[in-house]
Amino acid sequence: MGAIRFLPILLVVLTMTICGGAATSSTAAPPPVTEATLYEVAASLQMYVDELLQIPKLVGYSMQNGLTEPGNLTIGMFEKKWKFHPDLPPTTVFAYGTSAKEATIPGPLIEALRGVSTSVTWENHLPQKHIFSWDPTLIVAIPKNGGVPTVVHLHGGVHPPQEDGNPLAWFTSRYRETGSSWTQATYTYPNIQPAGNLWYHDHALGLTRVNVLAGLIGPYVVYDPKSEPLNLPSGSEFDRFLMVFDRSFLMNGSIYINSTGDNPSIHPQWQPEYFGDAIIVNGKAWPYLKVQRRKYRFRIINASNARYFNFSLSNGLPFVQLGSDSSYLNSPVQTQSILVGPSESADVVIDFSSSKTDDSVLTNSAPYPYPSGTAVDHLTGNVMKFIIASGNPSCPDNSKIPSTLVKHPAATTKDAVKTRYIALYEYDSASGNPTHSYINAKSFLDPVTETPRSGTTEVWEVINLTPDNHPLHIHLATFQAIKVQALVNLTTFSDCMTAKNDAIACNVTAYATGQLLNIPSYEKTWKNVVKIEPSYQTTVVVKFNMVDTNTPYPFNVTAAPGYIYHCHILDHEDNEMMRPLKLVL
Ligand SMILES: *[C@@H]1O[C@H](CO)[C@@H](O)[C@H](O)[C@H]1NC(C)=O
Ligand SMILES: *[C@@H]1O[C@H](CO)[C@@H](O)[C@H](O)[C@H]1NC(C)=O
Ligand SMILES: *[C@@H]1O[C@H](CO)[C@@H](O)[C@H](O)[C@H]1NC(C)=O
Ligand SMILES: *[C@@H]1O[C@H](CO)[C@@H](O)[C@H](O)[C@H]1NC(C)=O
Ligand SMILES: *[C@@H]1O[C@H](CO)[C@@H](O)[C@H](O)[C@H]1NC(C)=O
Ligand SMILES: *[C@@H]1O[C@H](CO)[C@@H](O)[C@H](O)[C@H]1NC(C)=O
Ligand SMILES: *[C@@H]1O[C@H](CO)[C@@H](O)[C@H](O)[C@H]1NC(C)=O
Ligand SMILES: *[C@@H]1O[C@H](CO)[C@@H](O)[C@H](O)[C@H]1NC(C)=O
Ligand SMILES: [Cu+2]
Repeated sequence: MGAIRFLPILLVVLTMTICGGAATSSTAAPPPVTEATLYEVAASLQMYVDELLQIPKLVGYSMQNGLTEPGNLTIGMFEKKWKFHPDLPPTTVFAYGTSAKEATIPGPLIEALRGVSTSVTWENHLPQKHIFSWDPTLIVAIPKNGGVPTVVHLHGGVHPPQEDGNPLAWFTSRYRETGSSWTQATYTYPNIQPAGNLWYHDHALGLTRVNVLAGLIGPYVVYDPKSEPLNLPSGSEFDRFLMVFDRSFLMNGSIYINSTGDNPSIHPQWQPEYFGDAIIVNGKAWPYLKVQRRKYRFRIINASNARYFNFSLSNGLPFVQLGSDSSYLNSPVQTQSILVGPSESADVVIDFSSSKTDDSVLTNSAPYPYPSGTAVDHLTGNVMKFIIASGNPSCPDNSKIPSTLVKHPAATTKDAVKTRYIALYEYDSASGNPTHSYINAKSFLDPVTETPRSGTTEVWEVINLTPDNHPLHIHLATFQAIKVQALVNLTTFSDCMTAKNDAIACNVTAYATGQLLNIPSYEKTWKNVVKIEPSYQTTVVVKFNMVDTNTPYPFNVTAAPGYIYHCHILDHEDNEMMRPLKLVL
């Protein structure tokens, strides 16, 4: 999907005016939307004027007589107006919250305790009509009586299939219409997994990209005071979630998504990848945060539809990475830059006490599409600014980064009971534009083929025959890449795969013999997203059991509607880079 979406250098003289003077009449057609005008709107926003939003919290457990008890929450989805920047008119969004007034982008942080369940009743209060156009030619939820189909998935959560937010378990306002797999309004998350960072977001069939684009995302954390490292920077000032995504805006503040497909005669609206010109952190365009000269913990979640981020700090300060996705690393890793794909997260500490400057910009250098697309410029190359106080912190910094964090078992193929080949294909029209992508040449609705035994470990050889990197995400299970090796004589191999869709018949071991790629040490833990390089075979150890103890999941994993795995570029996931996953006993 190598289409270059906009001109990196704009020499266009823009003639937009906000009010249009006396010439404006109610019948005047709105000015045409072009890449240049969208870019200009983003470029007109001054960076670092809004302070970073403190995400509101909801406690997902209750305290009774000094004991922790399960918690019950009700969280709705509301249409409301949101200010992404003081100079941008209010934007109509969809947001999660306990009421329309309280709803925020991102939605509230749900704080859970390991071993104490959190029940959430997810309510849809959205209007009859979506704020974006969507594509009825995809495999998509289409309610007969209007409304916006939604369903919530807790990304990184270990929970029974009925609570997973299957794309076919969608529902509209007041559950008036529901998808074929819908069973219940309340999801109970058991929170039995080790401490880590999760997030919730919409997952409705064929609508995930537009529902998430509208704002349906929020963070979730599992704390485990019994076994997680303590003494790290803590408290809402020094330990923060940063949810980062990109959006394009029209002059009137509306979020822009191109609703002319790249193959309009096949899919009138669907485009292969959404990229926006403005970088949003916690619901504000390019915010700032005043920090003290001390350590801070940031749990960074990439909630973009398709944009990868390669973060670094402008004044050269390093990150000390503690975790990747929902898992801690066994030991902290110091790094100058961190590459995060869509839906990946990075848990880091930044120590501002050693800063030689009074500010530091969090920057991004990842080309888009990643890895071989357009270079970032000063808009998408900047994320947020830290303004560093002079002098010592007002309170002493007693936080410490321990030399070891957890003792999760290492990934090894020795544990594997089965090897599967997972091939990623992109299909193009005669004009060379992508029409859809499949995993193993199969539609999402084709019968399930991945049926691992609960409690086992498998090896998945993931073969990327497309030109793009894909963030592969698995529900319930965790996995990690242990080898990333280039495919030689790619055309011959690819032609064989296109004809046979059979890696063994196509003799993959003879082709997966090229250059080896380094796997960064900050990704060597049990992740829920693995980035899959184009033209490489990625060997992934997949664990269908509890991360820390290697024991089977303590609930019925075989129940309907099962789980799924998919590419987390939402535009790909909505156009069939997604397959069912059914565990068996
Ligand atoms: C914003 O502008 C677009 C394009 O001109 C128009 O389609 C849309 O209705 C406007 N939205 C609002 C809320 O005015
Ligand atoms: C929207 O997509 C169409 C089809 O790919 C393209 O021709 C048009 O330039 C795009 N518009 C913008 C503003 O990017
Ligand atoms: C929370 O919900 C559970 C199950 O839905 C119920 O058993 C429990 O009594 C509720 N607890 C509170 C404090 O309302
Ligand atoms: C990320 O950016 C840094 C420098 O800013 C560069 O050294 C590194 O190679 C980049 N990483 C990737 C994976 O592109
Ligand atoms: C952010 O997530 C999007 C979609 O899940 C992905 O395409 C993108 O590469 C990610 N960016 C970073 C920096 O991780
Ligand atoms: C790849 O191509 C080279 C050069 O044509 C050839 O020597 C080699 O046998 C080929 N390898 C495979 C696995 O087809
Ligand atoms: C597969 O490749 C291996 C190694 O190059 C070769 O020995 C073997 O004959 C090939 N098998 C087929 C069916 O092509
Ligand atoms: C688990 O779920 C399956 C499928 O719904 C059902 O047939 C089976 O009886 C359940 N097992 C237990 C132990 O509840
Ligand atoms: Cu993809």
